Amino acid sequence: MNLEEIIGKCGSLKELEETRVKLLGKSGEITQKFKELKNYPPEERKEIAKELNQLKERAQQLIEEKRKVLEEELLQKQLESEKLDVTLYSPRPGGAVHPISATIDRIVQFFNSLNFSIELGPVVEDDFHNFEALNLPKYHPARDMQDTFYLKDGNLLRTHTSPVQIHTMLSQKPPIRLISPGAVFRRDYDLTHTPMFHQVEGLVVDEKGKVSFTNLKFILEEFLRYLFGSETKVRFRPSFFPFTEPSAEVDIGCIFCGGKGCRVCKQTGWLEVMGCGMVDENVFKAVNYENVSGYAFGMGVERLVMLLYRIDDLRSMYQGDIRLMEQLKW
Ligand code: 2U9
Repeated sequence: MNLEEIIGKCGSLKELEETRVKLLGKSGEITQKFKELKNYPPEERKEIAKELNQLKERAQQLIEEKRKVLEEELLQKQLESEKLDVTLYSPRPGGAVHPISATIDRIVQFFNSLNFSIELGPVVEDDFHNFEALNLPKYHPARDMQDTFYLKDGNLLRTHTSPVQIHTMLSQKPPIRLISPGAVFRRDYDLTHTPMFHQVEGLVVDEKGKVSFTNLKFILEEFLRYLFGSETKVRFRPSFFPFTEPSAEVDIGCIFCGGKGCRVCKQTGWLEVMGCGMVDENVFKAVNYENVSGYAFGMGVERLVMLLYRIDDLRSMYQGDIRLMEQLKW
């Protein structure tokens, strides 16, 4: 049998490898012939060595060609056996909008109807847009490595959607009236926190005196009654955020016990749902806005989803278990 026949009749990659070893391996037939060179008279060796080298190269080439053919055949067989008929009937009901998307959609719908535009931005941000411009100076605890995902190049994954508002103010003049929904990232993982979650923030800026805390209170009360029902009680509690002054946290009357006190509201009768305030002067300074006033608010979407859908463990939202998702379909 010649080389072509020997290699050509290999029916599998395993067989081909065995043949390769038999020909070119340490004690293979061709290798052996090289070792026998010394038995020939010196004047003949050069010619024989040349022929042997040609034989060796030919064998290597044929083996490589055959390997490609066999690999291609194997791939085709695999593709054939793994073929899925995506048109096949499935007894499962169709898909549904994820509770987080559905909730963002509802929030967007409300503010959109009040003439707020929807602004989006990148998830990778720099220190200025995520912290500095928001009155979170160097060495502020919120910048801690423990809370923020820093990238090797010094950029970071945004920890809130506020940098979107900074981009907008730097590229547009007041009046501004926007909401910024989107994914944000913090190094946190437990029952009520995931490293990626969603926020919707809002910002309204106009000439000084045109925008007041009263406007803010009105719009958030209306919003929370839209989201949780028209009878929902709303209260504003003084608080602190670096980017707003004065600031408040916003509570609704507990939707589980009606305000009597239960495990979820920790016997207080109230549930914290968002934060808000008048935009701090330092934020306006950072974007070169003068003679303006504005209000801002922010909410964590997952927190609202947990209350609206009564979910205890937030992590289940990201595990994609179709049985759970079916239960949560609205
Ligand atoms: C600019 C100026 C001010 C956005 C605000 C909050 C209050 C707030 C939290 C809610 C739950 C974050 O997801 S959470 O943990 N947010 O309480 N956010 S005021 O203030 C801004 C934003 C942008 C330029």
